[in-house]
Amino acid sequence: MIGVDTAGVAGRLGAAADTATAIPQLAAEIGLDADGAYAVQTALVQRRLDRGERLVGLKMGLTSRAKMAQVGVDEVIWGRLTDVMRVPDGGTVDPATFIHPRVEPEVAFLLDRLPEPGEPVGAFADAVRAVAPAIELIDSRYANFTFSLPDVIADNASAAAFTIGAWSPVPDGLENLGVLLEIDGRVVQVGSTAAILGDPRRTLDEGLCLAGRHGVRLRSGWVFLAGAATAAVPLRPGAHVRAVVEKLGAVSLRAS
Ligand code: OOG
Ligand code: MG
Repeated sequence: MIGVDTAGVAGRLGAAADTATAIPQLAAEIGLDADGAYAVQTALVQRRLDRGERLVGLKMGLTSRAKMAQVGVDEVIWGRLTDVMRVPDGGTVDPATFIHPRVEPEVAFLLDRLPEPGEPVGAFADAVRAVAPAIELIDSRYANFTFSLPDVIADNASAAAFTIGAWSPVPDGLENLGVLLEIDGRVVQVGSTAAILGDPRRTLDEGLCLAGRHGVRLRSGWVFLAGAATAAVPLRPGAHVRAVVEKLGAVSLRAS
């Protein structure tokens, strides 16, 4: 992969997000592979940090079959979350600030004591202080929400916004909880946390390992999104979105 203009590609993706304007896929044309794409992602997120945003966590992507099938990419990916992406529970987003926003139900972890790089997570309850239901708002910067693996990695795994519900202590089991996504009071997606790598707890080892390969260390106090259990649903103006995870409760957001 010689001669990829990492900063230039990050600039194009950043401008697409800032102006809510889709761009064509680019990885195939410029010969961008997954490692090169994570370098673009780093530069893309650095643009946000340069304008004062703070890193607050990590998101996993494509950890369920439903998600892989929806976008036609079958590898687990990760991206970075910043403070500006966070919308309070019950808060409002303006869909016009996104290109083609979609929402999906997730499980969030509040990170606590993490192992040294290269070490596996010991007890999940040491590594994670609390868990919560969450809604992720994804917005691919590519036309028609269509991309290859390196395209979506470079685009920070479609990260755009997220909402976290109330934190609860880590329950005994997380591997078989019912998940619902409702729009305007109607159930539009039904799933189970079993869809998330068989058990969402596994995504933490995966995240530590995959991000660690690119020199990214997870921090105590960070939010960690385990990935959606169901396919994502388009967010229309005026919609009220609610996600419910059994045992963990509900979280909501509204589109203006
Ligand atoms: C990529 C991001 C996937 C998830 O939870 O699986 C993701 C996309 O679908 O655009 O956030
Ligand atoms: Mg997601």
